[in-house]
Amino acid sequence: MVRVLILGGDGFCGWPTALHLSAAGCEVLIIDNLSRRNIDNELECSSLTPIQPITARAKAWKEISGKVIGFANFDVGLDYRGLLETIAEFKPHGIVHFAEQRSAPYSMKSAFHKRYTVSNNLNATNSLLAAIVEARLDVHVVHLGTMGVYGYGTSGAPIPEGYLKVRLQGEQGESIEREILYPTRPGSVYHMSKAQDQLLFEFYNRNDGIRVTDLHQGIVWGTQTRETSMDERLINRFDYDGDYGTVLNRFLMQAAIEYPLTVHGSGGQTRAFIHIRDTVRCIELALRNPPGLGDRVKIMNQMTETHRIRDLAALVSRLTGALIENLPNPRVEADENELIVENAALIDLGLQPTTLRDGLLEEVTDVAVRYASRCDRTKIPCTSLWRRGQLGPV
Ligand code: NAD
Ligand code: USQ
Repeated sequence: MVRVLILGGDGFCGWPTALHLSAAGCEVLIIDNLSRRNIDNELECSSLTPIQPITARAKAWKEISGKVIGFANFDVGLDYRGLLETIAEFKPHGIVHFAEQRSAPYSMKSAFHKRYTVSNNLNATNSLLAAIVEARLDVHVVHLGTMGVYGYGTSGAPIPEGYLKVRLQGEQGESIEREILYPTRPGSVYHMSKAQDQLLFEFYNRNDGIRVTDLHQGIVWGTQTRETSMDERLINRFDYDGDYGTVLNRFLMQAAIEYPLTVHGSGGQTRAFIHIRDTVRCIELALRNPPGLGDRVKIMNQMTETHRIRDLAALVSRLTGALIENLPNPRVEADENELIVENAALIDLGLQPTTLRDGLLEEVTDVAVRYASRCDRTKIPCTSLWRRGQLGPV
């Protein structure tokens, strides 16, 4: 049996991944310091769906499947001894690393939030890599990175999977070809922390031979996977608030409670998307196909579709009759951008994408409408400004 350690396994992507891998026969151990649940307390809001405490989740899974998911509560960045001992004892074949602060608006709220995001995310990644070196184990690290490290502007050429071919001119005028990490252009402190993670992976891979797959994931939408829908106690979280709610899930929930869809600016921003069901499959595919010993960091773009925000709003409006409101953009970002992305690596490994067409209506009715009464409308507006006193153009 393959042993997988899941850092951040109580979160939106982590919990369904833990269930999916357990169902697939892996021995799963979660480490999570429950910081995301504490941030809900700080922001005075909670998941639209009634998520259970982690031990109740694991107990329900054991009842339903007969399988055990272990859990340890500590900070993977700060409790280095705990992490090292867990890795040395559990001897995982793979470690899936989700344990970071993942909201761009939260990371831009104040100096406290900027500093927390950088120190939490970089400490988590560095401690993990240092512990693997110290434990002297050959472990494959699968990290959840973001499409946002590339920035969203393109030169017209598709964004490649992590590496860019460049041609340099040598001293004698000869042409030299190299592949470099695609230049980063993060749009928030959160995205910047992910850009810095890339350097940590590159360094530990080159210096210590650690095998790493970095999945540059787009915006995840949807809520349920096969396993989370088996029992209400296994339900996944659904964030809708102005800091953690991501755009498409927000629109679906807003439509369900007849709140005008909150389009930032003209809605000309184009972004990459993936359904949560595909996220868990991609992680399994990544674990099953590690880079070879001595290979460089393997980077795959984990996204299945790109969409313009105003087109998404129009689509949700057509399906549900929701009104659309163009709001001043609280972020500093291009009002209009094209986005062309290469994503052949995961498709070649066997990913069959769930498209918006397949899952959208089901999501509105099964989740957003069903739990609409749990929504606190005062938590919907995005109040985190990228610049003090800034209000972007409509
Ligand atoms: P989440 O906040 O729901 O889950 C992260 C989990 O990690 C939480 O349970 C949190 O308590 C835990 N955690 C955070 N810091 C920790 C620490 N220092 N020690 C132990 N546990 C810690 O986020 P998510 O949506 O599940 O995202 C998971 C990963 O995927 C993130 O790294 C994020 O950057 C990446 N990602 C998410 C999306 C998305 O749309 N949700 C898209 C692209 C990439
Ligand atoms: N937006 C709106 N209205 C809203 C919310 C957002 O128009 O109500 C716009 C934003 O201005 C932005 C776009 O929608 O242009 C996406 O915003 P988002 O909050 O859905 O996504 P983002 O901040 O990019 O972050 C999310 C996850 C993050 C992940 C990233 C992947 O929270 O963890 O890394 O998606 S990606 O966008 O591909 O970089």
